[in-house]
Amino acid sequence: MEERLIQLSRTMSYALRHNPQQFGLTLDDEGWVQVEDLLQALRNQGNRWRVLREADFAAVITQSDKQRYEMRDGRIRAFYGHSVPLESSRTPTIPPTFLYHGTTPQAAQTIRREGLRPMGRQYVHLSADEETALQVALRRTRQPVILKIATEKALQQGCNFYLGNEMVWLADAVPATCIE
Ligand code: HQG
Repeated sequence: MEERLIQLSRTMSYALRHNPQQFGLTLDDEGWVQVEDLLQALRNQGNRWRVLREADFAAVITQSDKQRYEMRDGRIRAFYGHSVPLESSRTPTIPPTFLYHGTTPQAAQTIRREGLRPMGRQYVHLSADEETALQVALRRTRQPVILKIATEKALQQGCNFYLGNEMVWLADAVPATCIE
């Protein structure tokens, strides 16, 4: 993906996951905003996005290696990753038997003791397979640790799971006893 689109994706992430108010945007209950409103908000940021078009969002979505955003019926939202709370709570969904979490050796030590916590986000983020978890971990460390989550055990202890996109699952705090 070309540099300009990478930068655009970062800015979209900031606006749609973390700081919509700074752009004068209000996310609806499920995180949607009007495409037109996001376009105007980014165009108003200054020269960089002055000639932004809807097709640029579409290019970010089709060319990205990750399914971060969803755009339809004139609206756009982030699938996952929010630090701002959304009004409508997600529907708990039965996950696959195992999910994975890629992290650093240091964090893994704490996680094995106290479990996974959402930290700066609304939910803990889990990966559907080990390869994806590896990529997540490689963002932060050259010595990735992949934790395996036994989801049935977690469900029994009251931890809920929610669908993010196909590769990303969301969860409440995951107890340490469910982490292998
Ligand atoms: C760690 C990216 C100490 C956790 C990725 C992680 C993902 C703990 C960090 C998505 C802990 C939080 C989310 C505990 C968790 N003690 N550390 N008890 N519990 N941690 O970025 O999962 O490119 O908020 O291991 O690919 O790394 O943005 O979460 O290292 O899908 O689309 O605290 O973001 O996708 O970091 O990544 P993050 P994450 P995008």
